Amino acid sequence: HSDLPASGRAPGPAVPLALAPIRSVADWRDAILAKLVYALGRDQRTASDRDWFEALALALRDRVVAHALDSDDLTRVAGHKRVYYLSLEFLVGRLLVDTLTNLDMTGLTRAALGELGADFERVRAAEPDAALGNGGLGRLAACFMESAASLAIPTCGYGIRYENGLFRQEIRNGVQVELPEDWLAAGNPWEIRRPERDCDIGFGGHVEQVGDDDGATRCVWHPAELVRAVAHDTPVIGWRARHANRLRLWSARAVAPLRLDAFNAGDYLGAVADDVRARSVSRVLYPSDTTPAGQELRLRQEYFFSAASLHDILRRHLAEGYDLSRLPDMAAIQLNDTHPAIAIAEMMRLLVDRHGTAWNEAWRITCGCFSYTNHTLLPEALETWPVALMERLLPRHMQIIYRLNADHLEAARAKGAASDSLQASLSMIDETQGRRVRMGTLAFVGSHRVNGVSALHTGLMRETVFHDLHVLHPDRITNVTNGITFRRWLFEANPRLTGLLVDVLGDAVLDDPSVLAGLRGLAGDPGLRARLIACRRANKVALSNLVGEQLGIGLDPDALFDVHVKRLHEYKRQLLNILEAVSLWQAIRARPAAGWVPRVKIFAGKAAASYAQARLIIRLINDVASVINNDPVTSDLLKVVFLPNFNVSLAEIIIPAADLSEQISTAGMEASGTGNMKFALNGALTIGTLDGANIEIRDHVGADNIFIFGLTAAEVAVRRLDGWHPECSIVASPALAGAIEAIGRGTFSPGEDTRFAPIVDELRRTDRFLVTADFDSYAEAQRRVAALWRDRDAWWRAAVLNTAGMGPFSSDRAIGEYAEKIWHVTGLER
Ligand code: T68
Repeated sequence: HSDLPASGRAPGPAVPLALAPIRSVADWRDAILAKLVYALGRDQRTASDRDWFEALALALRDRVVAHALDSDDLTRVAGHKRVYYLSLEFLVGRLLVDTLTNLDMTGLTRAALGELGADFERVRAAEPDAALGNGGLGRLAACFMESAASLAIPTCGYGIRYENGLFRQEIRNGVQVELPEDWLAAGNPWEIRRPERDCDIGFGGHVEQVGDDDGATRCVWHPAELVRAVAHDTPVIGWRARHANRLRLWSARAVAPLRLDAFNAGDYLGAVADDVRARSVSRVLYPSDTTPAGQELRLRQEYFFSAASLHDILRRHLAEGYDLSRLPDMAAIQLNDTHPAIAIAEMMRLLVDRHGTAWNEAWRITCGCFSYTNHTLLPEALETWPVALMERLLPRHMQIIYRLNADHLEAARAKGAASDSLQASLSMIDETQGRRVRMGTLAFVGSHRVNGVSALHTGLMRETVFHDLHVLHPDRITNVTNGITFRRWLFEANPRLTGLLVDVLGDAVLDDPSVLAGLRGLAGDPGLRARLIACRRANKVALSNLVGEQLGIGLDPDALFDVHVKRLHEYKRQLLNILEAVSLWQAIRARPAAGWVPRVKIFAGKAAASYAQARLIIRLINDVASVINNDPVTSDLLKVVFLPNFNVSLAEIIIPAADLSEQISTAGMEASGTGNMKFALNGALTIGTLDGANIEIRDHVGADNIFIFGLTAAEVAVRRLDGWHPECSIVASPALAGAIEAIGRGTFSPGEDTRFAPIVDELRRTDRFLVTADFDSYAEAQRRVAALWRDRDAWWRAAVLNTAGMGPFSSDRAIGEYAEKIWHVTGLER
């Protein structure tokens, strides 16, 4: 390409061929049909729902790609700063309706598919969920990608293109069974392969010292092994197609995938062994926070995608003609938790070893670019890596970390943090349990801003795990409360409510979440209430139909739908909820005619495969369900449902059908929660502890419109310090004692009364999550729920006030705060 100009680009527009304009249903129908026939080679007369989905996605992708090229070009020409969001997880779900919504093509598409003899709902259901995440952290990344595009903030998400995302959950005889999920089996029409962006990532080997500049040793790392990072782009279109960004996911393969000599000699397995080994890096998504993941492979994943992404960022910066010293002006790199924290050492390596930047200048550039989001304070979830493993896998990075740590500890000493205990607590190396690298400390020290995800969580970061680092750098920690994209979680998931909101508040509500506050004046309006009730009922009927089809359980859509859906974890206390269900069942049996509010308790969520206690809680919920649902005395008043395989698409059906949202974590343990926001936005009332973003939700919807119960984070801390004895709470609460007794006696496990012994023992002996301490307070809050439910006017007034108060929880607000306080970037003006 020697004839190209210095910029590396031929002259002319980014999108030289405008796509044929879609002026009518017929135009769009023909565009979809052309994809079916010419891109997929399918016969219209025999095309399946999946075929139509693919044809439609390809036709849409053309439009989105045109926006992405155009947005990219504008960004470059304007010399605008870019954001890079590094995340090991992007829990995207389906993209079809998101794309249609943001392009405003849903109505057109329904009609076009209709003319082609295809059914929109079935085509939509043919798309597999991209489940490249475990839970909240991954879904937050997906919401943020959508909001960044909607705000026209030039952003590239970087992650791993896992061959197998989060496992598919089946429930067999009450037990969770994990099956591999294969979202890519039939291909992925949204993505575009970008071979020119591939790069090779090293592991292992040795380090050669080649020079000594400015007191910094320059080295050359000779890796023992290379893995090729293969780039795939998914364009992400923003609301009203204002702007489009990319999600660039890396998959791994061998640099030389086939050893032909071995193959010809008949060693077919040996011939591809390198490739199999390399591909394992992007093979599976690791399970959540607290399970000891297959250590080495996990670290390889983290370095693999961090290094490939940094390579790409520096390549772009240099190709656009900028000096490396200007990197902090042009690139904001956000670390979504510590999983990509090794990128800080990699940046130093690239700058110092590869580009000859002086050490201190390299550090200024690095800290100027990076910032880090913390998502948990649970000690078992704070990442550390054995020094020995790091030295073997990433020898040069380990040297760099030692040098950074020495500088950091020296600076701390100069500021007075000189005692042995302070130095030990501040160090990047934890010497207390074998020598391990603390990734949180590396991320903190290498970032100009470190944020928590709710006000409470950020406060606790300052007071607890990051206390000493915070004293050293008092301006570094900041809060950005999480948010959710209203496009997916209101407009797409709940079109009925959205239509009503547009009728009542006008179109402005679609563009400005603060318009929702206008509902406050209508909270007592009987007309609005009647329409809201009709929306909710229709959503509940839809969910009831799904439950009927999947589980054969008939639900009464007029019962109170009490919903607890999220990852299964002891701190999230699904156990507290099911204990209360058992106790309620016992109370109804004792007095069946006492005027009970009919209730359906709905659960869904996955447990990490290796998390025995969480799996057992799933079994308990299912076993309790089969006893309660078959009890003729209570069956009109209480049902318990566990919906298998919770994922983004299922959440989109469940949440708009909820009356009550369970957000009942042990206070101080749920960093923020985002499900809490999705429910309240859709008008469910929350029963919850003063934890994470629940506190801010209470502040915005009003304390009268939320059911708060239980110990506060400060009270939990005191209980733990004092030594906590659950027997006292159990003895003091006959209802609780009765429920535990029934479980321990085998009421829900006939013939096997020890089945739930680990749960009963935990409750009676240690109760680490203070379930027994909060039980009575929770049960009392549930009675307040029932009382309000009986007062229909008061309930619906509170529901309206919930939706009305949720404007601030839009991820557009959150991304706006990141842009202003952390990234120092604005939206691109057209
Ligand atoms: C969640 N964290 C928080 N972690 O629990 C939740 N961790 O309160 C918060 O709202 C959300 O992040 C977004 O900030 C997670 O989801 C993980 O999934 C995870 C996965 C691997 C390793 C560690």
